[in-house]
Amino acid sequence: TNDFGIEKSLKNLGITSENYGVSAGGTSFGNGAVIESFSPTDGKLIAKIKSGNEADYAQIIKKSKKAFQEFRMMPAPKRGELVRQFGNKLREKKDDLGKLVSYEMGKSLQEGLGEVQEMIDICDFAVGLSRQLHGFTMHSERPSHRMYEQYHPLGIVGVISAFNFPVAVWSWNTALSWICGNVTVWKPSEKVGLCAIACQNIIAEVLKENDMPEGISGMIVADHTIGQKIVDDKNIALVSFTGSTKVGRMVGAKVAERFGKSILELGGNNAIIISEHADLDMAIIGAVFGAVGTAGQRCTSTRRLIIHESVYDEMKNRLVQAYGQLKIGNPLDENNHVGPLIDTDAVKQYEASIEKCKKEGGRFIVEGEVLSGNQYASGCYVKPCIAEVENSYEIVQHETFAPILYIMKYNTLDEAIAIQNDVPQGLSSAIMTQNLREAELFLSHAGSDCGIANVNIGTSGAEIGGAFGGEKETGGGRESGSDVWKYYMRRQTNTINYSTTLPLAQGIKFDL
Ligand code: UN1
Repeated sequence: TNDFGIEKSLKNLGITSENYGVSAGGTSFGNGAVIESFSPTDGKLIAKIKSGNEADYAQIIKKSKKAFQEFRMMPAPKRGELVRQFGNKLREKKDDLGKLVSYEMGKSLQEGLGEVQEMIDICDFAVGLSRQLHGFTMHSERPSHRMYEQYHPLGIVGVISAFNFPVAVWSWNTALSWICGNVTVWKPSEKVGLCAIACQNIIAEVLKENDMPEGISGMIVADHTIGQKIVDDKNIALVSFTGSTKVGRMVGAKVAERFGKSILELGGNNAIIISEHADLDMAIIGAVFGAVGTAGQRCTSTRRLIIHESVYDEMKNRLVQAYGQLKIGNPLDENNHVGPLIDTDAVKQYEASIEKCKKEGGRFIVEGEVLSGNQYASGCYVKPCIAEVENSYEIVQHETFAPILYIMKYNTLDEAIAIQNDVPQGLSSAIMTQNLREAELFLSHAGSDCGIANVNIGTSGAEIGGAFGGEKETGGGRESGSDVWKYYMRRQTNTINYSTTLPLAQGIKFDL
């Protein structure tokens, strides 16, 4: 049978039938329970992982603390050189890693490769940044004084990532952390532990080739108890958490309680406003890719379309037609648009959400369905569906990680913006319009309340160069580009007196 070359890719990535899930960059180990990773694409067991337990975690922290002492003193551009080499290795392994992402997580091969490309791009970005970690200088109010600020590394950065971006989200956090002089400890989703092991193998090779100590890049594949440890651990200066709003709420509170820093990337409920002035050919591509890409399992997935009443019927017809053409099947087969959901629990949530939507009055114009038959044997394949709804339905206010698209009508743009903002989440948003006034209003202070607001592109597929993240229940964190690196460092203001007296600020006299 055609395995799409997956056996070979696993081998090239150093994945065997039994793997250890814990590593500080040297020899791998793991004394916790065995985790079995099944592919949602064909339901087959890919490989086993000996996960990490609390003692393993303590080992990793010990090594990380030690490594930090050394790593923080390495010049940032030299750390950038490590990241440059890492990016190059990723270029070599792009096909293999992209394939593994597709096979273990279930997203299309194109999207798997795209995810690895995000890793490569953030490495390039971080290399440049490693020579640009600059602060301001400012004028002192006192004579012969100098004031400036500098940024210092934080220490250990904990990265807790979700299944939907098994490799990219880690790399956004680590590439920046490393050039900033931090060491990292990664707890990936145990649903995609093999992707994590493959990434760790690649960075471990780079660190070894450069004679770097263990502890710069730690990984522990484990269940949520280890995530909990990271959250509670005073040794972890910054926790970067990607996941549900429900868990993120606890993470944020717990980390704040110990005065740690956190970056939270939680749920989205992203909408595209399709105006009467939209180019509907573009709108259709943006909407359909946004809704069905990654089978609706991106935090940036398009969940809602807010359509002007004058183009509503036309859009509806075109959506039904486009959904009719979607090919659902093995994501490694490049003819398919849509792969499976991550597991059968996700399928149950998809079904429950459809039920709930119907109960609340939703009218499905494209019906959902759990697919069965030979090529869908994993039980994880579902049909993307579309329902006409009211924005106020409880289910519409909620993020379901599945390809269920809600559509609704509007009359004035103010009304559309109000609908777009009237959800608890605030990650990504978009407007399709060729009208300058509409576009500018949407981007203005009175417009979208999201962390990301786009014009004439969809809600998903953000570039790494921008700050990525959202407001409200999305958590307020930012990752990736722009000046996000500042989250990964501590800021220090320095005042230096090079005069022969000690004048006090604010003109205070204090003579002895
Ligand atoms: C996520 O879904 O957790 O903007 C991240 C996008 C991707 C990242 C999504 N670049 O869709």
